[in-house]
Amino acid sequence: MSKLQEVKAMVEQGKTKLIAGKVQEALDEGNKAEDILQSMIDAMGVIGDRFSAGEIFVPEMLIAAKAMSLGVDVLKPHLAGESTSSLGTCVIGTVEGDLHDIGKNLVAMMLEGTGFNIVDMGVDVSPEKFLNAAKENKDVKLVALSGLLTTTMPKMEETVKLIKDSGLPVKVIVGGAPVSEEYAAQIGADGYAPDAGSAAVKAKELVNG
Ligand code: B1M
Repeated sequence: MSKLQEVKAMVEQGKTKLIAGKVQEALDEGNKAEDILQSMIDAMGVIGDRFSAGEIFVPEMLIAAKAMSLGVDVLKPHLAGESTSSLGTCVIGTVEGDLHDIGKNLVAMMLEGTGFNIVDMGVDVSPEKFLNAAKENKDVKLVALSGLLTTTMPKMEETVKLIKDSGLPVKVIVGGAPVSEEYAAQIGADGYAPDAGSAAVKAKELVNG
């Protein structure tokens, strides 16, 4: 088994005590941080499929997510570049009713590396909380909404509407597995990105006009 396969298997099995060491071994062996990350994302895909098939339940999903987060911590310095330019502040969070945060955390990491000052609101963030954070923090240029559940997509729409109706001069970017470019346009978001790397590129584009 290659190191990347071992990393993937450890996330699937929720090996929270061993994953950091295995990710470090994969790095030391010369694997690219992006490839190691992809192996962990693939593992979460497997976990999702097993959950859908009724083979595993919420506790197993949770432990796999914990393992992935610990693995990402090791990768962090290798993934996000150190930017010296400042693009302003980005308020980021997962929409109300949704507790998934791995994708959101990856996006926050990439945005920070690209030059944004990050205000991370966490998960289950109401539209009002997003708006208040956009108003109360200094130099907010971007609000970034993550959503993984189809059931909470209407909350994403509500949040975009509230921010746009407020007239604040901020751009809104959205993403997450059930979100598409078409949906983003339909709910009035300024931008959409399918993954964390492209979110950083799109975000920079949006705030630079
Ligand atoms: Co949940 N879950 N989960 N879950 N979970 C999914 C999302 C699901 C697809 C699994 C499945 O059924 N196959 C399904 C959603 C179905 C749907 O709505 N279409 C699901 C469900 C049903 C649920 C519960 C309802 C289960 C239950 O209780 N019966 C429940 C809901 C709880 C809630 O939120 N209220 C639930 C709970 C959980 C856990 C808490 C146990 C755990 C999350 C722990 C955590 O995040 N800390 C969990 C997990 C781990 C998953 C899966 C297995 C993995 C998610 C993940 O982290 N992926 C997931 C299945 C799957 O994704 N295949 C599943 C890795 C991550 C890197 O990808 O977050 O997609 P992702 O982020 C990507 C892109 O989407 C994008 O960039 C990232 C990659 O670079 N992206 C953005 C994300 N945000 C972005 C924002 C942007 C731009 C891009 O701009 C701002």
